[in-house]
Amino acid sequence: MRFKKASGRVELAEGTRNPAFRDADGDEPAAEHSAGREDHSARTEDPSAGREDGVAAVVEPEAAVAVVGDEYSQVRPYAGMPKEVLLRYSSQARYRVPREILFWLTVCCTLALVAVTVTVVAVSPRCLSWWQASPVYQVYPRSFKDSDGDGIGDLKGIVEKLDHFLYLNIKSVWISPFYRSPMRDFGYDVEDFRDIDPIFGTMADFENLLAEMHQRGLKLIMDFIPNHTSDRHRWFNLSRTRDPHYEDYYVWADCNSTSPKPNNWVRTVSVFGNSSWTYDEVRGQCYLHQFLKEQPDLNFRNPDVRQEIIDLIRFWLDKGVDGFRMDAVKHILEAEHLRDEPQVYPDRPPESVTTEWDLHHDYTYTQLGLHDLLREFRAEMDAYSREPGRYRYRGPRGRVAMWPAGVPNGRKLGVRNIMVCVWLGRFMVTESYDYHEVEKTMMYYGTRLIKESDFPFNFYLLDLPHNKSGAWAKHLVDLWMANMPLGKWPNWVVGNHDRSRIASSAGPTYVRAINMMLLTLPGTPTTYYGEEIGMENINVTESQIQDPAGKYNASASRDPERSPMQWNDDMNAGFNNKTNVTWLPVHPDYESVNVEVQKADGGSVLSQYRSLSSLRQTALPFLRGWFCYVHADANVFSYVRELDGHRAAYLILLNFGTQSAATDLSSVQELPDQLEVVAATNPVRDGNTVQKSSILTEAGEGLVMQYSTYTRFHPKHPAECFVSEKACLLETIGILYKC
Ligand SMILES: [Ca+2]
Ligand SMILES: [Ca+2]
Repeated sequence: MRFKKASGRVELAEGTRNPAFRDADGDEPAAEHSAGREDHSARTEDPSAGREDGVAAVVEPEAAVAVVGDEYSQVRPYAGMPKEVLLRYSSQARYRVPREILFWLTVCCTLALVAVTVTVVAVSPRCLSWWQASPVYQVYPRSFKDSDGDGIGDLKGIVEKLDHFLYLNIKSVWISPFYRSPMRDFGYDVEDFRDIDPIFGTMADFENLLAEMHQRGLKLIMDFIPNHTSDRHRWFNLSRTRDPHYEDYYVWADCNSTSPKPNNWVRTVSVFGNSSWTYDEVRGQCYLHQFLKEQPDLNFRNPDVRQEIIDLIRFWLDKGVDGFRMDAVKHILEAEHLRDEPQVYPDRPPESVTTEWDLHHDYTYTQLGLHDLLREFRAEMDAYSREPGRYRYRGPRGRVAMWPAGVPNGRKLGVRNIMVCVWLGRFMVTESYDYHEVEKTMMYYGTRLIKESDFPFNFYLLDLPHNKSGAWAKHLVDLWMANMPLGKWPNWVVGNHDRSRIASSAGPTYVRAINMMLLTLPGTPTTYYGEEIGMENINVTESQIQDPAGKYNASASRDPERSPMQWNDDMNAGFNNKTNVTWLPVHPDYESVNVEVQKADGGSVLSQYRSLSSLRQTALPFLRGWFCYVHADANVFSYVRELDGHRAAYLILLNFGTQSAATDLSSVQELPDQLEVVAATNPVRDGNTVQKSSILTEAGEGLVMQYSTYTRFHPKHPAECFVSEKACLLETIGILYKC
């Protein structure tokens, strides 16, 4: 060995004298390299240059190249070897070729990876948001759970029952208002939007509720009431005393206690007399109120009011809430000219106008500018969510939560067949009743380019009980599906705090079939508390009436659908287990209709709700697939849920009529002759096989049937089918793609 290592340097001595040098790469004489060596010589004229120790460089270029001569052919490269020698080695074919192969392999792999990533992103359908993946559950806080024994539900009570949502596979919870309020309209008359009413708890209780919900992966949707405040709100007191800043915060018009009102505007006469105007003695003018006289309308023509509302939205976003349900949005703006609204019966005298039904509300509902306002709210929510560090949803144990967009039924949840989405956007739903003007409702979806609400509430199914037939059910469903803008996401409501419970209005016979429809239609179902166990209205005597609307007109009372939640068969149905007080009576059927009893019964309404909710979340066709009408008649409504590329498809058949029926679907060629019942309102039919030529159902009975085929129904029936976004499944590798 001729190498000597000294003072961290490599010394080559004898190699300089080796005349037998040949380029290892080509056996060329060393002369070929003489030109190159001239350069080296030039660079090393002053061998000591750059050396701190002043010692002359011991590696001469001539020496370096000589090392690779035959004499040193056994020497292998190692770290620390002089650069020149290394370069000689590296130019040898046996080193160069593998190196170049590795280099180009790396380049090709990187390009392929980028191409695959771009392709996957390009062909993947959009992630489902949390409000699409889960049903929305409405909590009416007065009635859900009372934690302190005062007879009224509260925020701590909700915390006690959070596991109920998980049991139902529900992630999205809308809680009706719990702001500080004089409770003239049980929270929809807000005295302070930034405070919690003591009846429900404190701000600390709210923050704890939100933290507990997020800890469990639950989302909280706040109720938000932009149209009006309570007449006890600080703004109203400042406005009626003509504080310069607040003078125009509400809609004021000249009038006095004896002269005619500013115009003929009328709303909800049963509650507050025959005018939407009330004279205020402090200010000496009338103020507008589209609801109770204790709920003065805000003046959204005033930019300061708009800013106040945006500040309130930001206040609650700061707290971490996940979405808003915007109350009574069509009432937000009024025409500034204050003209009389046209009478429905123009020939009648003006005095005959006493109810809202006597007028065309051309100047008080859905005014120009309303959607701009809502889009402003929406943009604010989205902009806020995008601010760095603003919105970070954390799931259990601090992990960023991931939402499965659906996995094929019966399979384990695995990486291969899961679409993982981390979606951090806020949710907005609007409430507006425009029954006969569906196009007005659809405008709340926004446009293709401008987002408004994620969906406006769809109340058509509230009318299901008015005509018990399959054809009527299809008609109501189609009212939405046929009018919804392309690519939007449907939703379904069968009950809320303002409307009779569906189990009472339709009858308990139909509860299971209605829940089955709710959970198998495309889009987001909304479940009002108690619907999952089939709770019914209570009877409220005149002395028990709590609802202000009911105090004016008992038939308009909304108390019957607001009775305490029935948790078990203990005192007060478990709603208040501390004292024998409840703000409204508990339904007498609570001993048999309650959560605890139904949990123990695999065939109960609750168990059925739970399994259907689970099916909806795990079977891809329900979240991602086509929805196609198959059949509708006097009794039966039937539809298919299917997904291209996915072998499993589902036929749902619901008997909303009053008689049993034998439905013959043999003309539907896409269906196999035999179908397997995977969910039935009558549990004894679970797992049965039915023939498509004669599917028997009793009144109120529903079946979810699964079948296996790649022959799809929708290609030949495009007029009967809807899908929010086309997606196909590559079943072999479990990947969804746009198609
Ligand atoms: Ca309480
Ligand atoms: Ca208004």
